[in-house]
Amino acid sequence: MKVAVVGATGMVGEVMLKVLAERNFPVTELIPVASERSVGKKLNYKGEDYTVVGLETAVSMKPDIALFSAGGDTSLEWAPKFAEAGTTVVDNSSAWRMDPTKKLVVPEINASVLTKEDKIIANPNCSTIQLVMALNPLHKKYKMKRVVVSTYQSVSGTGVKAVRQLENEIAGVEGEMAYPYPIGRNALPHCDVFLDNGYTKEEMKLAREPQKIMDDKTFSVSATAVRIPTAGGHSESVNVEFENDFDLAEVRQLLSETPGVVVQDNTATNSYPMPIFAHEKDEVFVGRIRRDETQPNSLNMWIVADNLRKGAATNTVQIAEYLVENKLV
Ligand code: A2P
Ligand code: 11C
Repeated sequence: MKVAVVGATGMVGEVMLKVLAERNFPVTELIPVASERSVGKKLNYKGEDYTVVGLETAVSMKPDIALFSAGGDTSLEWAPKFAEAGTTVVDNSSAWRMDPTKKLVVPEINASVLTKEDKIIANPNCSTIQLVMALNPLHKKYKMKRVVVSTYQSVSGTGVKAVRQLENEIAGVEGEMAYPYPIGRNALPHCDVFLDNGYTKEEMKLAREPQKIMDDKTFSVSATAVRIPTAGGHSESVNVEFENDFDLAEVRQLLSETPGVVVQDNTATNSYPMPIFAHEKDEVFVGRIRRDETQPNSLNMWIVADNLRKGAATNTVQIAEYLVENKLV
């Protein structure tokens, strides 16, 4: 496969290169792509140097697959140009996710919706992916009515500028601000931009994307997204109300049998998911599984994943793997 990575010099792009190499993706030619600022730069992939090219050049090279993580505007403008040239685009931005003509895919849940005709495929938001990985098996068994989620999101989700802001604050040096306030020693109830309904765009991604991925509008998700001073790894406190009652041991069993999910739940040994454990892992970690004693058929749990891996790069590469394995590219 001739594979282009658009945004190869960025935080997610770098992890995409790492994940492609680790998983031995069948790359016959790698095309790292970034903005004009980076053209000519060298990037290492499996011990070899590759030269960064611009978007125009990359389209003309007609890659089989292009993995995009260069922001929504770049995707909106360039994904259709790649698609027209015959390339299948897997896009990590929010640009195409809710477009009814585009598929929104978490491979463990709905890869089977993909066909050869899908030339632009959307990768969900990081906080959505880890949420649906844990909810899907439980929904199938007990049928969800309503989910209330509060997120604790790391600065790496915002990008390199935010990582630097946190590092500068820790080092006590002045620098550019990615957020309207300090992030060290703070918690900002503000991820992505505010919308007219009072929610942030991140909160609305959490409300809408799970329904599309699970192809079911019979449940609803209400979200509060919070940025905390963690370098990497998103955490989520999740309350779920089901139609049907459940058995806690069976919930743990179901989750531990779900590919890509790891149950880390033993209060006797202080065992629970945390960003420091999830770092550089591809799995979604679930713990603090307990009954919500205030209402029937309701569950509380805590979900953590590496937002740059399963939340972004790994999920994108898994979609590409499915396309190759099923001869859809
Ligand atoms: P560059 O490094 O040349 O700016 P991050 O999310 O970590 O900031 O990374 C964004 C990625 O998207 C980088 O690889 C960046 O390239 C790339 N990028 C940003 N804007 C464009 C653009 N207009 N065209 C192509 N690549 C872009
Ligand atoms: C965050 N979820 O942590 C975001 C990052 O829609 O793909 C990814 C934004 C997106 O702020």
